[in-house]
Amino acid sequence: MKFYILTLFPDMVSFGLNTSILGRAAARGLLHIECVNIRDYTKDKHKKVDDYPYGGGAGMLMQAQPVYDAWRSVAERIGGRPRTVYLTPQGRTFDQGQAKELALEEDLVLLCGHYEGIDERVLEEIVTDYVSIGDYVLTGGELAAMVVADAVSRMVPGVLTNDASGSLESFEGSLLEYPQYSRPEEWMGKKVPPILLSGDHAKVDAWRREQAVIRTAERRPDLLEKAALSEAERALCAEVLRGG
Ligand code: 6GU
Repeated sequence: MKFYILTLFPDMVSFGLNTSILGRAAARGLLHIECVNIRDYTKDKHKKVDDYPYGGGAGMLMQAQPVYDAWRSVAERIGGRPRTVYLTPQGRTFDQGQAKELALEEDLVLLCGHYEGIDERVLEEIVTDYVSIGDYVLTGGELAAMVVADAVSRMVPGVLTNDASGSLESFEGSLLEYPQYSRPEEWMGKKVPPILLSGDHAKVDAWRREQAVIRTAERRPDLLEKAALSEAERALCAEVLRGG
């Protein structure tokens, strides 16, 4: 899968996304993560990419021309109009379902805004999806683009070398993950739950499932609506929510 990140701060994004798991996936040829510097496409002799908003108001806006030409350079190379996500607090809130859906694309453009935003006319021309990463405001779209690129990348087949881990983790089946323990067996007087040392895989699985249900009820009861739970698990949730 190929990502094209249109940004005024390519170094910020490149360093972040070419490290660890995503860096290894790129080296293995599973991902291509390319930053396109919007400033390289300005036709202004001082390399300016922003200007005052018509009608007045605070701050500066990114101008249409450099954004459009940066996007076109990508579109021409891939020979079509790519899915183009604009990261903005005015977008739909990103979630695991959208991460999976975007991972089906061969090419994905992520457009990062700065200043007070981007001239509406170029957004109308190129953007297919408006995406926010939550209800708070960032100084620019770069961190949001990195969040989206990371979450989408790990859904690309082969990126996670432990094949099962992509689907077993948090939010699959709308439950949080169960608690986990490694060596030593006792740390600061706290013992690993004995069932995990029993070697009985069926019992371990049942315990983990129960822990996931309890944890979700305690920490994210809003997720329980969507979770597929047995009658006994529903009863367990009710008990946790009563403070049991
Ligand atoms: Cl996508 N961009 C900015 N600038 N702020 C945000 C955001 C995006 N999502 C949440 N806050």
